[in-house]
Amino acid sequence: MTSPVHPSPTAALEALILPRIDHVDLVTVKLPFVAPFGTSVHVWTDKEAMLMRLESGGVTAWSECVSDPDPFYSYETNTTARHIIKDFLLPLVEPGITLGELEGCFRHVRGHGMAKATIENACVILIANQKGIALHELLGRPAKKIMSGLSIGLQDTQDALLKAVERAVARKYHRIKMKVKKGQDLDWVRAVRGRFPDVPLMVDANGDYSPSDADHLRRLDEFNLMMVEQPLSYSDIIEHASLQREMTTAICLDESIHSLADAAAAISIGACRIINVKQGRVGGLLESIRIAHYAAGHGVGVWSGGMDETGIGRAVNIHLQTAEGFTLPGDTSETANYFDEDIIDEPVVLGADGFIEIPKGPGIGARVVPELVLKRTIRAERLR
Ligand code: OSB
Ligand code: MG
Repeated sequence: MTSPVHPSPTAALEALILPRIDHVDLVTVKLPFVAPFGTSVHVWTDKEAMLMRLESGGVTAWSECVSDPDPFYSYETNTTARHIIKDFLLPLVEPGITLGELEGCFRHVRGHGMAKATIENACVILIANQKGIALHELLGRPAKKIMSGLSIGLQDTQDALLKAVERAVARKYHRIKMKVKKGQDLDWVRAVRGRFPDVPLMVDANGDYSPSDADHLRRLDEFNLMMVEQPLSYSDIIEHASLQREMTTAICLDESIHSLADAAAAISIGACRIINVKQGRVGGLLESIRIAHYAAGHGVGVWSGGMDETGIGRAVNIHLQTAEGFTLPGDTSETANYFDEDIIDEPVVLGADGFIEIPKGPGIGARVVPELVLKRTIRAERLR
């Protein structure tokens, strides 16, 4: 028997019925970044995003696959996502089935959450567009202002890092994340803390350290950081639990969490006190909402991560943050931080208080501009 005290946060969404879909297109766009984005695993100079476009009875919907062309953040790439979507997932999308049934069919395909999320997002946005309601409304959540957060990539000099932090503080970002890697960590954090003693600050290592670095990582404890994100291997949970027992700074897991089951396992052994939910990495909006709900019930903070998305994925992340459990500022930053020109009509901007307004209108709110998509298209393929 399900307890009435803890209703499923996704029951209504699981019951939504898929409409007939007339056309399915995959459109890959390439947008130059305003500056290279450096992490411990790779430096990206542009965003190559595979978009999905659905057409149903004259209504269209766009979604964005959050994979990169390379497997440096995740094993999924734009090429694997295309393959999995074309050959295994799309054939399962049939009119009249519910979103819950679609998720059930998708479970037959192991992993590939980014590919699954691309279709799930597109279907959910299509349904919202057809109903003429905003995505957050379809998710059952009222509009609210969304907290902002900036992810600052590895910089060439501490001076450049300090300038980037200074700009973010001036823009009123609610928290600042700085990337770290082996050999570019403690001194760089100390420099930022020295200049900005009170700014809400965190670091992200993208899995660059190993358990033998525990003594070194523990030295982060003196900097009053909100958290350290994914210090150890991208696939590890258990060693993070040992590390969390040894340090006072909260550990946040990103790469290791692919599902509610992963989140529950990590929480049960104390591997993290915070989870970065990237809706693409966990297979979509429904699984994200389940993870956030579960984490909230277990005293674990959740925030919405980002994958340097174009305006499409950025808008999805904004709507998702209306869901229960997204209590911490995420990696939701202004469009101008990444792109001079996006593929949607209105860039994401921060208000004077650092908050972000949900774009108004049906679905994701932001309007995809076909001419801007066309201008950036490097590949297009009609699947249906
Ligand atoms: O680890 O969160 C990460 C970007 C690409 C790949 C991995 C990560 C990131 C970010 C940027 O930190 C988040 C964003 O601003 O969208
Ligand atoms: Mg991360």
